[in-house]
Amino acid sequence: VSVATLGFPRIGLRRELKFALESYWAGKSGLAELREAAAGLRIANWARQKALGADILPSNDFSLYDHVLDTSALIGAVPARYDWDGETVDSDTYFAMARGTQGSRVGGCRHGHDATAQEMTKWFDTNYHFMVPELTAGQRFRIASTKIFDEFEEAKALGYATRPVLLGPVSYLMLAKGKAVEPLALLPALLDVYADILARLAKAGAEWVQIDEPCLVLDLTAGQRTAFERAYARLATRGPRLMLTTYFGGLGDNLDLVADLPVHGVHLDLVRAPGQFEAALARLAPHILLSLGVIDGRNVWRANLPDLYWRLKDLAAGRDLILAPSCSLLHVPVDLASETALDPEIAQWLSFAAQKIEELAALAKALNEGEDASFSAFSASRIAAVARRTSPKIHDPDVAARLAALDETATRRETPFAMRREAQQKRLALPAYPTTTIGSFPQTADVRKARAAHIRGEIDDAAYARYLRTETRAAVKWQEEIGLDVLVHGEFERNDMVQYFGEQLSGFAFTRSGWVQSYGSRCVRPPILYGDVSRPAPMTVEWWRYAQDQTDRPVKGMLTGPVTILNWSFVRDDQPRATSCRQIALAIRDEVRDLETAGAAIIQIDEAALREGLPLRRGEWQTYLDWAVEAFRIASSGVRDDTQIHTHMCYSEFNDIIRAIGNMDADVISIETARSQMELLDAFASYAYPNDVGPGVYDIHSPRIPATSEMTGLLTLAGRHVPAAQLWVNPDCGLKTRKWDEVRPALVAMVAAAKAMRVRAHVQE
Ligand code: THG
Ligand code: ZN
Repeated sequence: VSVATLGFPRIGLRRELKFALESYWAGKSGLAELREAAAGLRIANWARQKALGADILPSNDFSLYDHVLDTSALIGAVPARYDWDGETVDSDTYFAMARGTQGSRVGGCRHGHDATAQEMTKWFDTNYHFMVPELTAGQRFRIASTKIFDEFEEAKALGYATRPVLLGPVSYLMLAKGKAVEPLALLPALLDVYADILARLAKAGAEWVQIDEPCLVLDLTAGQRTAFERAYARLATRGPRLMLTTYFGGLGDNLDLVADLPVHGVHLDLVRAPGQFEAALARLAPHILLSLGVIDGRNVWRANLPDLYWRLKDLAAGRDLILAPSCSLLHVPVDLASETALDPEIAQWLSFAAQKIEELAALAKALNEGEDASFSAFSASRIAAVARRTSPKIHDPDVAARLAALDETATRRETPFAMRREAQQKRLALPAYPTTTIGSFPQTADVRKARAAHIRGEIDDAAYARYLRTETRAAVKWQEEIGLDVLVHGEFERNDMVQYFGEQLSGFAFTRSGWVQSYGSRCVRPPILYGDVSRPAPMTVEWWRYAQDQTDRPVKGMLTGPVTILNWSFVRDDQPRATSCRQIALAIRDEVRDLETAGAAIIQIDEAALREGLPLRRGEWQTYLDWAVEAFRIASSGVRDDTQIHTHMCYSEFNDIIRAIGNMDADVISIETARSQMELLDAFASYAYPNDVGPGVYDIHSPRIPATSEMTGLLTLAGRHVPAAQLWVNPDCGLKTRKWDEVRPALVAMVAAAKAMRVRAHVQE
């Protein structure tokens, strides 16, 4: 029995990669320094993993930005707009694909014109984003980056015989977007270059390659299955042995397909899908080397090693095994040892990337040499498991009682939307095409500096609060001046829309340096949901009150919804997600009511992550949507008719979930539509969505300032899908990543667009 890792966090213990990248992009350091920092991280990661007990080390799991983008570079899939010379993908082209070449956003760029970045989207059901490959008809592939070979050689020179990680050809194509081509039609051409890559790795001395095909855990069409058969018939027979690596779910009905592929090894995710173990054992040929993903690569809980040992013992006696995390460790923080401020009782229950490798090593040792060989690791693991299960910190009888008493009346508003709408209109007296923003205003360098200084203790609570009040007051006054109808306080006091609430709710722990890569250099620190959730005190009321005191116009109360808090946290594995979600919903419901009591006429509950929480298999969608929508309704329905509930959702594609969106019954929903030219509203039109909608009228992801005419154009288009009386006017998303110089003129133009629409409507009457 040996131990493998499928990938280690790249960002570094202290986010070294983030700082190296941002310094390079800002032109403050050169490419040589960036490369040196990156090599330092790789070298440290190999040494670390080896020291912790991993036998099989990965290479090419490192990335300067994203591993899917690396794959595009490897096979030379560079869209025409980057003016690539067709030779090797250098760092300018690579970062242009990652970040675009607009204005000041890219340092050291040789491109003479603007090229937008490749689209970014969620990696399966994680909070990691990858760069979507763009392929065209007649796409050519060739080896255009030597990264995978270089990193193999780099490790070899250090004495490590690594197992290179390569995203498999079928998953790559399934994740790609084709322009005038069905990506899978490009498989034969892609296989030519994959065969070359594998041959070159074999020549360099690679005995095995970890070929990642996470799409094998999805529902597959006949065409996709055939693609897998073709691909591995071609790739598995020559070159290095292939460890076909699947994760984020079970093979399910794809087990037969996988069992018949001529690969030498298969990795199974036994954390997400423990039930597939027996079926896979029975179906996979005995000569297949099994890699068992028994330690959770997606969550932070310490494993119960004795339990795992007893499950694996007999099997290990009969065949050669690899033990591994369920997936790459990219999705968990690096090292628990840095969390010196965590409650030691809770810390004892946790395991980050480094600890997970130690757990695997202890397990493998016991399987190889007998249980006593890992006696101390096993006892510590058992003690921690018992301590966690029985800790009073986890169970709160009040929360349990409240959940049990919850009845159906807590999940719906008292009256239907049409009647609420009248009551709200009477209270708010808003004009047609009411204008608002999504909630956050720029998190400027000053705001972040003040927060950091406050955390370091350099400015005291009072001084920090004074600073935040000044910012808030200025933002409110400015919104009033430019004539927005519904204002926001700006969220200057918040670090992150989930972390901020996690820090204030009981049942959540938060880390000092538990960073996880979200995209490129950007990271998040997911809160750790360990126990029953309650809200010791109001979380947002004071900031809302302060803002409302500055103006006669309505200021929205701003909250993050229960589903989004759940989806962006590390959650309990000892109860269903639905139960955790209901608990959070009750806490948010209390906050909503407190805001209402304080006088808020409008309360927004963002569910940015509702859609991305959809299970990977269609068959599980409805169950998820049922409890997710119910949680939103619990959070939002405790208010009077004349209190208006808003929600906001990022991303697009509402077609397949529009019914669920309708069932949420928010009075107003704001969504991202500007980039799709309002096409997204089709779903709202065909469903005859009854409540109000704020289709985003400008794309906040770009620094570009839109003209008023563009926005009236979009609003006119919107009016073809949704009756004008239902329309609100707002940007696509929050403005925290923008600069004030971009936000000011854009919002002035947006207000002018709404006014123009009102005049037109008036003239038509
Ligand atoms: N919060 C959380 N998850 C998210 C988002 C979020 N996932 C999806 C999307 N939004 C990802 N987008 C971002 C955007 C910016 C940053 C992170 C994710 C970001 N992070 C800071 C950084 O890396 O410097 C750190 C922020 C902090 O201090 O906490 O800028 O909004 N949970
Ligand atoms: Zn958004």
